[in-house]
Amino acid sequence: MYEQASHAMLNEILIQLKPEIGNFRLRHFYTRLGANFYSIHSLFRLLYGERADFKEQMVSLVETLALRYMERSPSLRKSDLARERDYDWFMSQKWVGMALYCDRFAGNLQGLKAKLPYLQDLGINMLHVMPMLDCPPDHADGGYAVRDFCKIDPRYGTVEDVEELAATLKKREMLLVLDVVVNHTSNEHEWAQKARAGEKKFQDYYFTFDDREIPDAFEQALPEIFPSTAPGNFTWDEAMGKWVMTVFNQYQWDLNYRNPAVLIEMMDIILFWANKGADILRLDAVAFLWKKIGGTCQNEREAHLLLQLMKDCCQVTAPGVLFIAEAIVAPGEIAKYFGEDAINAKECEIAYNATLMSLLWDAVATKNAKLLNLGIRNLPLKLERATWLNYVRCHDDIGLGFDDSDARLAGYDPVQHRRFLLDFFTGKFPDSPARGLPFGDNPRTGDARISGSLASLVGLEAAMASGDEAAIDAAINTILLLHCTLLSFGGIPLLYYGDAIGTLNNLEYLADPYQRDDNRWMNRSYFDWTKAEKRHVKGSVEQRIFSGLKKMIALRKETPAFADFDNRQLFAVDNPNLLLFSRSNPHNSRNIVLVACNFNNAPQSFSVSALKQFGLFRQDSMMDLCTGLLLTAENEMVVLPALSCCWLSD
Ligand code: OTU
Repeated sequence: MYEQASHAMLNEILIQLKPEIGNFRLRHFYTRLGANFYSIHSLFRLLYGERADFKEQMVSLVETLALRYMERSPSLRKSDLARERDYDWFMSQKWVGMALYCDRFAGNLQGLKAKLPYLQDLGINMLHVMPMLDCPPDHADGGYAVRDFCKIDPRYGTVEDVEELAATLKKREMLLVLDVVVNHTSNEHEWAQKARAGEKKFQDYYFTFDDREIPDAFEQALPEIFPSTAPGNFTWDEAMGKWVMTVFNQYQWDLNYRNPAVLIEMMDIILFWANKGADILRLDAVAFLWKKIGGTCQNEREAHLLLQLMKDCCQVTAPGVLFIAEAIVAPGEIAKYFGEDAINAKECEIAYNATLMSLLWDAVATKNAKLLNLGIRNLPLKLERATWLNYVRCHDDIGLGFDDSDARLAGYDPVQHRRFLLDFFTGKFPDSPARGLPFGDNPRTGDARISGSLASLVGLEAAMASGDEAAIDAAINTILLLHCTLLSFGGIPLLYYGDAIGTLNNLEYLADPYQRDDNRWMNRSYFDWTKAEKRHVKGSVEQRIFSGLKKMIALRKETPAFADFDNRQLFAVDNPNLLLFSRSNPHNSRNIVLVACNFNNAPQSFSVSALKQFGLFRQDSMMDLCTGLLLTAENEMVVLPALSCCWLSD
């Protein structure tokens, strides 16, 4: 948009830029700056317009964007242009992701390169390498307490190794996803060190207070994220003689985005990694970016403005790079991270679908799809050029983040139901085969989340211990069922590294003094390559899971109806154990796939009569794409096997 005031300011800024910037060929930079500047200016003014140094800060931001553009390699610039042409590229069904730790999966970055064939064998072409930046070894929060945003932990490799990995992935048509921990730094970060040494400039990078007055005011409404290990949201720093805001762990200092210098620094870091070849950046804990006394300091309007600003800035320098919002918040809040009131994604193009994740776990425990259906029906509409990241397990705990009113509609008391789920997944509920542990137990609020590996949570650990073949089958079928749903739901499926071979809980973390109090580590095992070899042994647990997933992944990629273009229709079914939805090919609406999932441990049937008007079961039978077998209706009824999912097509 052309608007006089912002354009006049842009002209002024361009004159003030460092002389060396003017000497470069910046054609595309300037067209993109022109296109985004009205928005950048408006947002920057909303956030920082009151400040006396507003214009200087604007110049500094634009300079940062220009300097990073100058540094951007010819091949990345070429890829930006290609993605500008094919701007929906990430909505395609051909992407399938996996999250892994480079050290736990392959020793280090060089090792990871050598293991790419394993990932490609499974069909993975989007790789989220968990954070591997320099962190204090004793206080790292699994890589999320960063000491140096531009330095790789030497145990894993170097920044050059990351660039090399990115180039190798590109050749293999794979995407690289990297984290940028935007909300906080380690207390050993250079900025924090300087703040501790008394430098006012850097104390203003954080929330620092001489006494408890403001911290106490904040605490009245602030929840605790890690209540058992890091109670409270402020930590006394002896060296600095001040309280500092630490919403997560005590060694993770929250950054103060009321200070524009922080935004500009972080933008510089985002673009640093964009220039190293990351295709997608996962922005950690974005819901927490703006703090306000009296609120929960989550999902504040300014957090959204900041993300819009970051996106607009990224579009100037590296428009081919996408953002993932890691906002594990209430269902109604998550979709806002795509950018509200905008036709195209104006914040993050991709968001973790934490709602679907928690609903799937509900279905596993209850063995029905009541809440799952309600939750999916109420999943907020996403923007057109935006997509979900669908996952069932990740490196974190499972929060039971479904909507309370949906739970009531399903006939549950939300508090009691969450208690049931917690008991179920921690194996306390009678006959529960799940082997998880409670995480973040908060006796004051009664809240708790769940840790554990996928396989152990669905009962594989217990079944293998007792040698119960039927229970082993059920656990494997549950793993396949969950992934079958993820792979066809709409969005990018994100697998977790041990899950394709049925990795169980790992208790080694208990021996590590720095991990022992954080049971999320039981789901962050060293990948067992001997176990992975068993995927070639016919009939083994590993082979059954791996080959099942591999087949579904290949099929997903061949099925255009699985691309994410708001082409999902949920069907009300007469059987509460089932989830039924159709996906239609955006280019050929007659080409429909019916996804039918049975979460119950007994076969279940549904009537096809209501589906016929949608062009389904017209000939009384449809073919399951996964098995090639026909599923035929008898007396208008179709039977789905226990714990199964099928993709039905004409
Ligand atoms: C994220 O987590 C990371 O995934 C965690 O591994 C980190 O510990 C944390 O940030 C701090 O960097 O911020 O918006 O239930 O889901 O902490 C969600 C807790 C987050 C996690 C939550 C999450």
